[in-house]
Amino acid sequence: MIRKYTFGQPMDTDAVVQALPPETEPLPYFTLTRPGQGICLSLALSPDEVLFGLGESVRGMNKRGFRYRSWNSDVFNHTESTESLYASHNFLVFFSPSRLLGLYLDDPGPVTWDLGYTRSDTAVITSEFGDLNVYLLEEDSLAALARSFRRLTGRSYLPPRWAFGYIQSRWGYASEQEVRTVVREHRERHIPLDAVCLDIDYMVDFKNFTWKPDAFPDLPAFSRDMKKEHLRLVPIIDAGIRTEEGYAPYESGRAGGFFCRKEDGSDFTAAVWPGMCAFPDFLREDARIWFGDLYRPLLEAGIEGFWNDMNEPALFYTDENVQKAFRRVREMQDGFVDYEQMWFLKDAFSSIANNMDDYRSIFHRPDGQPVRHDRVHNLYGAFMTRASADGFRRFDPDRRILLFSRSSFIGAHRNGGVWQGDNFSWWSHLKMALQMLPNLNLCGFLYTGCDLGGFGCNVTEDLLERFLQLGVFTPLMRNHSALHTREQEIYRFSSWETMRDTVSVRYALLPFLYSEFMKAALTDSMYFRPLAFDYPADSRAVRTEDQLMLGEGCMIAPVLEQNAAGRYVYLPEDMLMIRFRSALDYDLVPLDRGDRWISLRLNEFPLFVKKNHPVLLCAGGESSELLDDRRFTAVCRMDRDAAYGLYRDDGFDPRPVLEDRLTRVTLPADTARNAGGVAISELLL
Ligand code: MIG
Repeated sequence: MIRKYTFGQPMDTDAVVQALPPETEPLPYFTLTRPGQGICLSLALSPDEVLFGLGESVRGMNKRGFRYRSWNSDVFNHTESTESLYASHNFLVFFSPSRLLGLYLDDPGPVTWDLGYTRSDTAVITSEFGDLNVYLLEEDSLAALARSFRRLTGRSYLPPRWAFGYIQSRWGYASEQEVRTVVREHRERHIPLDAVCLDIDYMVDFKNFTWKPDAFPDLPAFSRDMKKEHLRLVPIIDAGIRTEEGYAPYESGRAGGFFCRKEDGSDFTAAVWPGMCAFPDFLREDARIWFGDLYRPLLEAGIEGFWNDMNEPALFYTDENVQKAFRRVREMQDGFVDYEQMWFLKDAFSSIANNMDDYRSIFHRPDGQPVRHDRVHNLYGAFMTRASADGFRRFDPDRRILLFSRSSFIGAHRNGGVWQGDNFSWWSHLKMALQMLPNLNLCGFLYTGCDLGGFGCNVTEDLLERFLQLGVFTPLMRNHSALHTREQEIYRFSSWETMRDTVSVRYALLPFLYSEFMKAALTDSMYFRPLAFDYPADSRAVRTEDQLMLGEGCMIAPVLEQNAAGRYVYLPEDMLMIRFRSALDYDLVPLDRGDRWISLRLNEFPLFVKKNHPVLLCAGGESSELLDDRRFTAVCRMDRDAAYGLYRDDGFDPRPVLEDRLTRVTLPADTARNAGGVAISELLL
């Protein structure tokens, strides 16, 4: 059951697809107060209550015990103390033996989630502007609650199948030659690869929708060549449009009046990578259509995937703010006396980027009427995603295009995926990535993953290896790193062969993982779940923070610590462990429920599978297009007939019908003949 409560005058955020009439009764369960113009909801938490949700945010799967703030931010260098990341996903589930409740705030402005932070026994949720719709969801299980929320907000985005291949990326690739070298280094070593990302250096002066004529003399031919090698190019697009006379996107945007304004009606400008930029008013439909059509030359050049960046939006500085900082410094210079002023001096410059005064000076005009940006800040990235996705659909309605964004809001999960932003080459960020996955899924973002190896800082070989072992299972499997960091392509490392073998497991599992993903998307379920969803009555499982359920019957438990030779895994029921070393080299170990120490050398990683759930492995290959998805080895621990419905399609159909695409596989109970009840069966489907 879903109930809707309206406060103030909410705007249409495009988050919800189900039109519900607002309730006339007051909101139950919560204590409602109105601080200033805001709305504040409080709820007492029982000691055994756990909280899931908030999508992209730091800390555990269970969000209890910290304060989060929905305010999309460019936070390179985030840690467990960071209250706001790149996205705002205002959905939270309260779960205890006596309560199961979903709370969704459809609010485009800042929202604070004090979840047992100020008082450990109380959740206090504050909408700062108080114009919002609140939805209460009540169902009889966590899985049903997740499904009901997805019905409310719409089906998750479907990427093309090739987007499940391994993607290599690095900030700094600057020419066709360089990209060809990266490709060659992979292919020569038989490291599977499906795509290479082009970061901002492919553009002329970082101008969107341009490419450097010397470095990329014939992009259509380059893209064609890559496709012959079963590879695709995935260029980046930033939010800002450089304000340069004669630059077509700027000229057409200005002529159409499509940019965000200041209060006086002039275009708002701020510097980002291209220098001074104007910012498309994605909240306006005409601006979205204009922007979505700008992708056309790239699509016509054969590009089939994009990543959208800097769309919080990130602002390096505005002229006004820089001048203010200089004024402050000049004023201080004469009277500079003590250390206290040193802090003011530092602050004068460190507060220049992503400054609140700047955000407050931006205006949108969704329906002709000006709306101040800070009231709707969290929509910006989502509406950029919407503009792009709609543009792709206009260009080719019959083909899925890859799209993942840095910033997002619930609703954007229908139009694209997200990557988890600028993580670091830290073991703690490996764990954070794992913990973020199920909450992103709960909020509808199924196509997601982190920068494998870590974006900032220098990776070590073992950390990259362990990141890849998580990445084998994440829908977006991308190795990405920042300019000036240690080179992070697999082939740079002496142990590249073990890393290649790890990636080969992804390719052996790709048809199966794709099937699990598509089934999750098409049935409004989750691909990754906290263990609580499958074992709600098992208090150990409910509190497990370093393992995830995957698809219908699997569980992952990656090694998250340096120098570990294994780890403890909690098995809520009897399972089969597949301990992988490569696509062809793995152990099948039946394990009974309880805590188990699993020995895992650096080149080994496990997948756990419930009984009677077959896992299908193909022979692998170097691109998703080269896999034989008819011949499989099914492995299964079984004590009765085991069945699986394998989803297969052409990888591009944007409107697939689940039932038409399923091939039913049955392993009769007597397939397993050995003592542990483990079956290995060759299938031709
Ligand atoms: O200010 O395009 O998160 O993935 O490599 C940095 C350069 C801008 C931030 C993205 C990152 C990308 C980088 N971008």
